[in-house]
Amino acid sequence: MASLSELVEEARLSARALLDYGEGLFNPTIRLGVTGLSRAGKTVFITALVHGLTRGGRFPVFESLASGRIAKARLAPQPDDAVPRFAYEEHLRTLVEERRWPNSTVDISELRLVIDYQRHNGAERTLTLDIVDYPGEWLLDLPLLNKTYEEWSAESLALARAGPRTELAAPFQAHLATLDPLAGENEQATLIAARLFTDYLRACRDDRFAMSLLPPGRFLMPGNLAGSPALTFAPLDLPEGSAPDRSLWAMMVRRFEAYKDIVVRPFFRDHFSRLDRQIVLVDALSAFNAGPEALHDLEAAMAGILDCFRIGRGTILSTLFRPRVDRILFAATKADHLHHLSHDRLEDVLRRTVGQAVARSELAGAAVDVVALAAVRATREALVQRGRDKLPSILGTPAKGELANGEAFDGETEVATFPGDLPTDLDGLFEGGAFRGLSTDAADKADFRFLRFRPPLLERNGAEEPPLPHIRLDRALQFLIGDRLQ
Ligand SMILES: Nc1nc2c(ncn2[C@@H]2O[C@H](COP(=O)(O)OP(=O)(O)OP(=O)(O)O)[C@@H](O)[C@H]2O)c(=O)[nH]1
Ligand SMILES: [Mg+2]
Repeated sequence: MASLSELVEEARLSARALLDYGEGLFNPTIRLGVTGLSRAGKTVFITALVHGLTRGGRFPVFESLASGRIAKARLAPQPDDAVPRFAYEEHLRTLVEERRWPNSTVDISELRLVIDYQRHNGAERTLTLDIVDYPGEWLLDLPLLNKTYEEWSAESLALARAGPRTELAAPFQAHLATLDPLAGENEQATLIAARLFTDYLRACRDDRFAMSLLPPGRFLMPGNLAGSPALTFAPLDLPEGSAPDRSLWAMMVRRFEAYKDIVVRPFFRDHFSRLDRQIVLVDALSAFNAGPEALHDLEAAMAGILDCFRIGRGTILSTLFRPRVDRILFAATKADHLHHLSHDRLEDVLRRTVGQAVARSELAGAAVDVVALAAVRATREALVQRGRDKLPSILGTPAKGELANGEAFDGETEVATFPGDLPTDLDGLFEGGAFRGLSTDAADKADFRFLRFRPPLLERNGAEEPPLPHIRLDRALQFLIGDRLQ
């Protein structure tokens, strides 16, 4: 049975959908969700996409642009008054002028792009593309909407007691052992528990472990809610039964529910549930760097998130009352860390990682595809002589401070690296011991080592702004919006 609050929520979603639908009749619009966990590459992707469309990038596979049917793509004032505009110009300048990647995103933002194009039959048309960017941490919270405090508590503690997480959670566990859920409310003990739990989540996110499943997301990125009760709770070891009045347990339940009401539901309602199309960016290579556990964790996190999508091709009636995502592209980002011979293999790994979600989306009638891409290609390829062999290698400028073979790079020198081949046998990939990563071995023993490269140095040709190099970004665009530009 749906609870009253769920019904109210449904009604609000429908009212919103009706508004969006009415606007869409006069002004064809796609709301594109660029989804992905923290550091997956969302902000870089949006910047590259907007740059490519407005400036006319080299996009041979994006048919409407390549064939000259797109007359112009321009930025327009974004439609939601309460949402900041995506800082496109700033991100672009950082990438191109400073050769730095943009900072991690701390708040939601939005950008509207208007595309003037000619249909195949010659008619002049306009398509509006609204793109939403947000911190990846927020995404991790969506699965909490379907969970009670007790369920979340049990899951979080089971996770904290498995694999490499055990050690990272030790200080939190020690404090947890001193807490009695049935005892009275205790603000001080709760503050300490929340702080230690946050420390543990932060440690899991470190490059060496690269864990993905780390809710509640706002613990890692509290913004203006830092220190508020809604962000001050932690899992408890709970007995059977229900929480006695005024107990520590009851206090945690209340705060967990407040977190959902204040933080998670508004994000879902105002942004996530309104999307028409999704590109889900996945940084599989960082997980490879860290080891099989990280890959496994990524798989679980993606499955949980994809459960929250509203997927399927709607009839006119059902789209009226329930917006649905009818196209989803899963994209493995940062493919420029691999030689192109491995790109198809990276797609295979991704297909395996999100396999269940793909099957379910297809069943619901959505079009689904998988691609390995680099929104901004930071490397070039070369064959490098090693003894008698010529190895397919990657040339790029590692970021300052990146380490390889005990050497720290200065951020200026270009080097050739051999990143390692992705395995062909995917069956054993997700099992412990399948390959070695940074979470269990020293850097020189790990099977894969993907360095962080600086954005590419672009050759300017007169006053004209140079296009950003990319890998398969045009294929992504063709799938995401190509059908609406016919
Ligand atoms: N080589 C390469 N690195 C990339 C690319 N895209 C992203 N990166 C790297 O990944 C990091 C994260 O990219 P962002 O676009 O900031 O990721 P995000 O998903 O917006 O992350 P949050 O804002 O923290 O949620 C960057 O700082 C780069 O180091 C790419 O196309 N090529
Ligand atoms: Mg970002």
